[in-house]
Amino acid sequence: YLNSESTPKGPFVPTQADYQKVYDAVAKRLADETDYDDGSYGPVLVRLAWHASGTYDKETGTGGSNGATMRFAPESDHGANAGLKTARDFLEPIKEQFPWITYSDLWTLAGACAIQELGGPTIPWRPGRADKEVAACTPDGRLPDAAKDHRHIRDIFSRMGFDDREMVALIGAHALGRCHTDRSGFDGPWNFSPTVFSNEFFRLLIEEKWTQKKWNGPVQFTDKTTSTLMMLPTDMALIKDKAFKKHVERYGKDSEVFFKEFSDVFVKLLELGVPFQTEERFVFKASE
Ligand code: HIF
Repeated sequence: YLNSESTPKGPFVPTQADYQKVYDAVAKRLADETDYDDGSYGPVLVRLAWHASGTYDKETGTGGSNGATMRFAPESDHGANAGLKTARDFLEPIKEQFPWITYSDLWTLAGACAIQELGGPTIPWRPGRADKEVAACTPDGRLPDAAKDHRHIRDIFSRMGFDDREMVALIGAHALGRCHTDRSGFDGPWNFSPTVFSNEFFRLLIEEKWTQKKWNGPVQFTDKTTSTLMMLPTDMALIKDKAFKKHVERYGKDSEVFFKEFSDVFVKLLELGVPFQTEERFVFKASE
């Protein structure tokens, strides 16, 4: 006969409510841990989600957020990933609290959470990524090199399957965070509110006058008005290239259009190469 004890229990299948709990835990940790950089780990979480996803190669179907292979050397030691241990360590207590979530789902969910919590657009998200072993690590050189030009941006991002408009929209995320001399060698934030998601990156790119910074570090640009902000060579490429500049102007003028188009393309970035079982995306409720 059957009683409750002999009824087989299936594996734990998390629901949207379970993922919202993970979101809430990341949001709470972001609100609690303010003794870092400009007061938030949010920007470095966005960078982790992007570097996990941006290794995708559409020709071979390799790389992308499915796998979380940045847990392992050699990928964790790739120059482009310098400093991201900070973000991975920040999420470790969340992984301990919710052991059922994969690292690859957690890293992308945390990126979506950070964008929302820093005042950005909603980033609809869906689960389904599985962690892979060290053998799935991608080769070095798949992420962009900030010292390069518009051709490099097109090479790297078209390998992931993005068009010009999508490339420009994505790079608006440089409203967040800063460069660190001990990570990339570059130095400084892109705008005065690096913990607020906005279209400031585009507005400043157009409205400020940018000159090459005089220092011993790598070539970067600084604003004429305050000499405290920065642009990378790849950021400057967005106003040198006419096809890119058209979108910089659109986004600099209209924050609503930027938010909408950014959300669509960031969702696409986080999903590159993932064999999802579900069509449905979750819209997480942001904290107050
Ligand atoms: Fe970044 N990016 N990124 N980036 N990035 C840095 C920091 C951040 C590029 C280079 C750099 C994207 C595209 C490109 C963020 C998010 C995104 C740094 C500084 C460099 C050098 C790292 C450091 O020193 O700490 C290049 C060359 C890109 C292609 C053009 C994405 C679109 C903008 C895909 C994206 O989302 C974020 C956030 C940071 C800030 C991290 C921090 O620690 O504050």
